[in-house]
Amino acid sequence: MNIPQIFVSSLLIAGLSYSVSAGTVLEYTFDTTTDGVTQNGQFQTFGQATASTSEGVLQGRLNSSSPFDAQISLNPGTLTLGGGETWDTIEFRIRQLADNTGTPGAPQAIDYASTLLSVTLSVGGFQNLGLFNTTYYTEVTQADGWSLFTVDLATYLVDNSFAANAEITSSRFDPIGSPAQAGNWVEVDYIAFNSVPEHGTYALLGGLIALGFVAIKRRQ
Ligand SMILES: [Ca+2]
Repeated sequence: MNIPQIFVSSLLIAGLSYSVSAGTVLEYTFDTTTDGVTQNGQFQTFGQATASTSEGVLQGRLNSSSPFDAQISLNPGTLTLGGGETWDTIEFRIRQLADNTGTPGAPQAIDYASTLLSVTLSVGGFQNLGLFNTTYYTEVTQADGWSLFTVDLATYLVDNSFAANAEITSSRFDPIGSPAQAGNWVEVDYIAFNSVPEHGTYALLGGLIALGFVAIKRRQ
C-alpha cells in the first residue's frame, strides 16, 4: 500500500466512524447505572438492575395502591444538534413483567394504557408523542417479552410545524401506568435519541467510499 492509498483508507475509516457518532445524539443504556434519570413516587422500587436475560436495565415496580402515571424524567440538558443535522428517531426497548411475590416475574404483553413518551422543546414546550401503539411508533416484538419501539420524531416535528432540528430540553417516559398493572414491573434496556447527519456528510461519505474502491481496485 503506497502513501496515497493509506491516506484514502484513513479518510474512509474516519468518515465511517463520524457517520455512526452523528447518528446517536444521546443514549441511556442503564448497563451499570441509572444514567442520571429520576422517577416519581408511583414506582415502589426503582433502579439499575440486571434483567433475567442478562441485559443491564432500568427496573421498577408499579405502585400497587395508586398505580397511575409512573414517570421517569430524562435530564439530558439541552440537546442541540450540529449544523445541518435534523432529528430522526427515538428508540427504546422495554418489557412489562408480572409480579412474583415482590420480585420480577414472567413477561406479559405490553399494556399500552397510560404509557407515554414526551419531549419538551425549547420552542413549543411539552409535546406528547402519543401512546406506544399509536401514529408515530413502530413496534418490533422480540424474545422474552421485549419490544423495540421506534418513534418517528422527524415526522412528528414536521406534522406539528416544529423545526426539524428543534432543541430538546427534557423528556418524560411513562413505561407502565395502567391500574390493571398494579404491582407489576417494567424493565427498560435503553433509550436513544438519533439524528440524521447533514446532507453534506452523506455526500462526503459517498465520495470517500468511492475513493476507497478506487484505491482497492488499483492494488489488484
Ligand atoms: Ca441496557
